[in-house]
Amino acid sequence: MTPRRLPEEFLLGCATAAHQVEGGIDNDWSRWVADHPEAISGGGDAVIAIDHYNRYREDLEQLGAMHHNAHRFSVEWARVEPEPGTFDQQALAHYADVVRTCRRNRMEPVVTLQHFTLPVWLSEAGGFAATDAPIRFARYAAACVEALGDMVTWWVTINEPTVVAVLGHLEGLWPPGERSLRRTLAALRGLLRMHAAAAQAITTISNHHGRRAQVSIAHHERRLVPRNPASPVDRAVAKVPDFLFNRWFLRSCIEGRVLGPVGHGEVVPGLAGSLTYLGLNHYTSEAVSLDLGAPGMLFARHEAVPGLPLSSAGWAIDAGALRRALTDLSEECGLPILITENGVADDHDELRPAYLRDHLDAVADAIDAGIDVRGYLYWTAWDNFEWAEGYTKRFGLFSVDRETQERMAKPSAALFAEICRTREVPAAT
Ligand code: IFM
Repeated sequence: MTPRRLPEEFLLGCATAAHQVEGGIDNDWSRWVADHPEAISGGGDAVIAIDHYNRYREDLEQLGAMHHNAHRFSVEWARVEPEPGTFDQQALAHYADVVRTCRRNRMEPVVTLQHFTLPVWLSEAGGFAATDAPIRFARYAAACVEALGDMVTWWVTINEPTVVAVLGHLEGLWPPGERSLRRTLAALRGLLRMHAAAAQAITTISNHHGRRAQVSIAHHERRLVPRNPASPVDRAVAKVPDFLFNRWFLRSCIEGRVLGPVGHGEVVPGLAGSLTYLGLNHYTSEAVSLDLGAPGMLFARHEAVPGLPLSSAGWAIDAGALRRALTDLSEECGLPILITENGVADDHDELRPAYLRDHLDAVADAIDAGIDVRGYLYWTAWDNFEWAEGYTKRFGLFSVDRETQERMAKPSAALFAEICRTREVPAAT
């Protein structure tokens, strides 16, 4: 097997999110963790996280030195707008400097506006379902684009809208800790309107800056396959959650309407055409079978696809699923794709080298088949605060000593640096 070459202009780098790395943030998540320490495996919090807010210059220099030519990060809404309508110019100046630091280190910035967290004032007012959430989000987006938009082309409005709705409102594992189908559907409708409003703000203000913005959500695709493909019951049980989780948001964006079963086809202003590319977060696939005891989960039991190796998070490692996702999503959406996240939780960096090779090989296959894939951002640069999993799941290319905050490159960091330098993916395993 010979190495595969990635295009010269292909974006290669890492993705991060403010709450997971920065420290010093007061938002719905920090309040939730303070009130529910038992909800976090290992009891960690993100009060200091990995102190990236103070260390971003050295951190980004290190990634640039490892030949990354792109970097995804998120702006923290609660920092930028600590009170409704009051924008903190120092916080905006900080993020403008993060963008400049990316550029100085030859990395294309990919900027996310909402990555799971909300300012406390909005979560207390109803969160995603609050009537004024779309207008508030558009104003915050406008403030960010005013501050950064002359230096940024790639925007992500909302990270994994279906994940945040399901984990916070249906499964109750994340703030606000609800278990209600009605609230989940309301959150999903709100997220769709928030995305549409922010996309309009980004496009309009970027045009004033003379930049043609690229706008998307970061869509989490976790293909749900029947556990027993020969069983009509498993097939039927997999179909509905697969549509809701993997297609409903995207198709609604493409059609410009709140599709059923979440809505009744209502047109949302600014939604049609709001995606200029597709941001894809892809990790794994899941097997689904009938579970009569799980009405809240639409009678579906979810588990790792039998026979595949598992990551330390218990997720099946399935590079073929990424290959299929790229093919299907490109056909269905007709948009260029940027892989905004792909990665593996791996305690000892034993699985990661093969994971990287196999997943980048799948990307190279897709490009060879004519699919317009613009880049690949590994999740994530540094081991960090993994939401309800605390610090127990390690996705990073670097480990971090949380006493001294020292960053230590794992062997896979060097492998990824070599791929970034040569644009060649070593032969898959
Ligand atoms: O850490 C998360 C990230 O915030 C969103 N996508 C999945 C990652 C791994 O669980």
